[in-house]
Amino acid sequence: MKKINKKKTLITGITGQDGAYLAKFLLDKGYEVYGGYRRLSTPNFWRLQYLGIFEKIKLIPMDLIDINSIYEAIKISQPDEIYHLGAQSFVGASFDVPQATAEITGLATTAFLETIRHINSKIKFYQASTSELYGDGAYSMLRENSPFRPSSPYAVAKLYAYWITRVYREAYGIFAVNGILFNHESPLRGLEFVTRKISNAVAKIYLGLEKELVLGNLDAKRDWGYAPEYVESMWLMLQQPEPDDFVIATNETHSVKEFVKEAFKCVSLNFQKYIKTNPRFKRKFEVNFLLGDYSKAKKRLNWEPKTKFSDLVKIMVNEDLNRWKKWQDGERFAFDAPFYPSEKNIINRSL
Ligand code: NAP
Ligand code: F7E
Repeated sequence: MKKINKKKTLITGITGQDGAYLAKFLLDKGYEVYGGYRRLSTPNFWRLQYLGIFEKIKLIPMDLIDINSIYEAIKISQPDEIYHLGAQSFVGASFDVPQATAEITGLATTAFLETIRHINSKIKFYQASTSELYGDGAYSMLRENSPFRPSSPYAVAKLYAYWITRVYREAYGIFAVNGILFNHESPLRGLEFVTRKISNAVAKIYLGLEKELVLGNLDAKRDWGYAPEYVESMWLMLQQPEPDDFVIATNETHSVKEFVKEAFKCVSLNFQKYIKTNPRFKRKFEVNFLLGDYSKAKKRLNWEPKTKFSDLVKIMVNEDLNRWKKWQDGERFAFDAPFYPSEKNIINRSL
């Protein structure tokens, strides 16, 4: 009988939110999954454990500022598809470490494209582009051809990565695409991002473990979707006959305040009793409004978001509530929040 070769993929940023969901998605599709990860003083595989896939992935040490490790990871994995999700992805932190952000989030993309060009130009490449490219000032629906006006060192680094991806597509015919994803959230979201900061705090307040929730700009609006649905769009982009760039969004926008209200509603508490603001959580240069139009993705990829805003909030609050309850009952499992007690002692250099 003829042996059917499994498709192989290399995912960078496999320990992050999207990397973990995408790894699960591709394993379920029958892919052999390799993941690039960096050594940290405290290992960070909780998301892969949480999804029950840690044992099924082959991990390759790789740092995005080390071009040799990128080359090596591609040589070892011999992938059909690379999903480049690794990045210094926190906008706030990019004001604190702008140069590192440029190298990790921007320049590393070139290392992948150059290696693909030299080793095997048939490898398909996904670049994790972002709605932050549009920046502040656009109060309308944003599409693939809307102008970019990056408003943070993170967005500037991503702008470089976006264009170098397009240049390699045009110049060398590499199948390289940009997924311009608007914010997408889940119970695997990092704790410093506003949605998870809120869901985690609401769960703790409800259980008497915390007294208040301190945020920055409550009026900022985002187009928030559900991360497990968004990783499917990444795969769909690489299955098209021709490489192209796509906006992935929900066509809805909501303020941080609406997210807060909805989250407290999940536990029947009045948000006004617990919410505080502090300028230390406000950005120097804010992106006040983001709203995406996913019609091209709907038409060409047959992709559509399914989870509505209020359901997304419920999923996140309920999951954090379940985790804290289990934790209080003495159950031990892979979970980040107990090891990130508070942001109080972090000096925010960007203010
Ligand atoms: P995330 O949870 O912050 O994950 C980022 C990943 O990058 C982690 O695995 C992290 O590893 C890895 N990484 C960071 N610096 C690295 C380095 N120097 N070398 C190797 N790996 C490194 O981000 P996410 O939310 O999953 O987002 C995935 C990608 O999509 C990112 O590129 C992000 O910028 C982009 N994006 C995200 C959104 C969104 O709303 N989530 C929207 C648009 C675009 P550690 O675990 O070791 O830190
Ligand atoms: O901020 C406001 C904050 O940090 C959302 C990344 O995945 O999505 C993400 O970037 C909004 C901003 O995400 C707090 O000022 C208020 O207006 O959750 P965030 P982000 O900056 O939108 C894009 C698409 C990416 O590509 C990025 O990688 O919420 N906000 N108060 C706050 N934000 C935080 N973090 N903490 C607060 O206390």
